[in-house]
Amino acid sequence: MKFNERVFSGMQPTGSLHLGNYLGAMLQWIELQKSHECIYCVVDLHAITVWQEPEELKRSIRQVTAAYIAAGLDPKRSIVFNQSQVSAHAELAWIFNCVARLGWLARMTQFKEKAGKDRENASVGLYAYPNLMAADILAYRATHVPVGDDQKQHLELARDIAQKFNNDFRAPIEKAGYGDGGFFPQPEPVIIGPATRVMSLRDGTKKMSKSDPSDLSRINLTDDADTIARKVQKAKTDPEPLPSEAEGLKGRPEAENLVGIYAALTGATVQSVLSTFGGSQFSSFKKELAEAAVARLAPIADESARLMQDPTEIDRILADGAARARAIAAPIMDEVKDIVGFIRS
Ligand code: AQP
Repeated sequence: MKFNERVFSGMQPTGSLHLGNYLGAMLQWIELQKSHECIYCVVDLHAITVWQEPEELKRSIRQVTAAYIAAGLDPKRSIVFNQSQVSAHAELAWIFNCVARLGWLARMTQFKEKAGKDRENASVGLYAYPNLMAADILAYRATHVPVGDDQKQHLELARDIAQKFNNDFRAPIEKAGYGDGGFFPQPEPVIIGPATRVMSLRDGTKKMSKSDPSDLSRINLTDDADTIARKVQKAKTDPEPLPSEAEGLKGRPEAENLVGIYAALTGATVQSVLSTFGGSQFSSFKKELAEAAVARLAPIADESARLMQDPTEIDRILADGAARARAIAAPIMDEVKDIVGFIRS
């Protein structure tokens, strides 16, 4: 069977979104909604794999939704909702918990990074996170998943789960009329865009992340112009001037990151940025970088703040998106239950 192209992706409401989320994933999301049926989720079930203050979580769900819309997602065209409103995610995740193998999850580098040394104390949910992510995508039989580079390994696992489900249940799947392609598609990662891995402003070897304790490590999509300029000013650099060739960025992670961000924000290539700024000190480059970041991000922060003044409207958008998402997932889940051998009324 040929699968219709459908896009699914999500972000965690674990704080404000940042420049990495924006350049690494969201710009692709905005582009794809012009040509595809897109489902964009605020993945609150994923968020609680680490502790979230309940009131803060509610605020973050609305804040992330506001940022999606302020950045350019159109909730009429795309489906925008929070994950916990559609039970198919959790239901299918449980089935996938029984399809995926422990050994597969044990290889996931994100779990190792997030659990750190205190593995015994990490939640079971954090370990099983990639199974829920596979369920998010496959509950809609989505074919394309625009994400940043850090999600590549999880996407590979989602593909393995889809394939194992198709193999394990081959007979009932064929009986249900699904031939060669199997029941679930192999979802394709879409890891393209101006910057698929944006690094921390404080350490060019670590990815920019919501959970980094230092707010100076990231530019949030809620930061105002002064805050953005201050963070760029304080960004870690090395003492050398900028090189004129891309080759000269090797072994200089902070310089490479800042040049990459500037190129992504202005639509230029890294080489053309270096042709302009090669030989300059960071101080003059940072001024230009701050201007480019403010020009691009300050309007998003303003619009987010405006949307956040009407939480009822945000909740209405989420409810509408959830109803549309349920309508797609429900018949798929009915078929999954038949295939697995459950009785349903
Ligand atoms: N630094 C980054 N560069 C490029 N893309 C990134 N993404 C995240 N950080 C970067 C992409 O943004 C999407 C949503 O990510 P997420 O919120 O689901 O979780 P995450 O990847 O774990 O992001 P954070 O900021 O690091 O969150 P915390 O700290 O809460 O874990 C994904 O497509 C991701 O690839």
